Amino acid sequence: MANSRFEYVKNFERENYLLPDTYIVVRVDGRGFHKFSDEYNFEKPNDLRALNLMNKAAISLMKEIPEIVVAYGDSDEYSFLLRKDCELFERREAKLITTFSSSFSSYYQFYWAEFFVEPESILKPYRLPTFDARAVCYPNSGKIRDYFSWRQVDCHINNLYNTVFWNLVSKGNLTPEQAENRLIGTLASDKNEILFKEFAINYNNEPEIFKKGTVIVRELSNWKNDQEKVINTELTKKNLKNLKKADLKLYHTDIINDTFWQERPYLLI
Ligand code: DGT
Ligand code: MG
Ligand code: MG
Ligand code: MG
Ligand code: MG
Repeated sequence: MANSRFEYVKNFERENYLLPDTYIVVRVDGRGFHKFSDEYNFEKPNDLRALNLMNKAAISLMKEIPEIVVAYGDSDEYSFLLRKDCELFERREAKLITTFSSSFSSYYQFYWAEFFVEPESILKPYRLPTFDARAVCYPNSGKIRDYFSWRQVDCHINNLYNTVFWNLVSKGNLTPEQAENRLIGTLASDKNEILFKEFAINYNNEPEIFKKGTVIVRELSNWKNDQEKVINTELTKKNLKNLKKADLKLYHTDIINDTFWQERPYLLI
């Protein structure tokens, strides 16, 4: 339909090109998962099937989009990091966020029945899993470190709260309202103490996936050898190609301290 008299309407379209030379984080988050998790009887406070399904969807997306270098997820959300020099979709925001949210939602639905059994395995058309997405640009690696720290601290705070809350309700025979009131104004140390004294739970021994969430990272195996050389120059084209092909590794580990990032400096160049 080239050059038809209607084609001028194309000029009404607008494109938001994300700021060049900045890191891009795309975060997807489940829509209305408060209700969704109720509908399909997620275990409280953490449903391992749901977390593993989130991880499977994230890995699938990272296989589809090799520009993603590292991802972090917990609860119903996942954050994906694109490097500063990433030119995926010419950095067009709409293209990026709609692709991430629709692909992630598709993978989540596609693998749903691998993780849930009947009757939950049958999704209801009025309660389908869908994910929104946003893209945020960050100017330097310090901000990216703070971003991922923010998400992991959030995971920890929510998980500690939810763990105490659901123990008070399910084993402590409090109503949700009573449990909520009991926890008003409590510090982390108070919550740890309630868990230990009233339910004989040592929070430190809770599964790492619940406490720390999940990191999926492209792991350059040969990186350590010529780390200095590459760090001091730029990430060469060849290295970049290797990075895109690198194996995906999954961890439930601390990403707030330096170690994780120091071992993989290529993530933040
Ligand atoms: P949104 O994101 O604004 O559309 O609304 P929600 O309802 O998705 O709110 P959000 O994303 O802030 O919180 C996530 C909800 O998902 C939260 O109500 C708890 C629920 N959820 C996530 N993972 C689990 C789980 O493993 N077990 C249970 N029982 N609930 C979960
Ligand atoms: Mg929300
Ligand atoms: Mg949500
Ligand atoms: Mg959420
Ligand atoms: Mg088309």
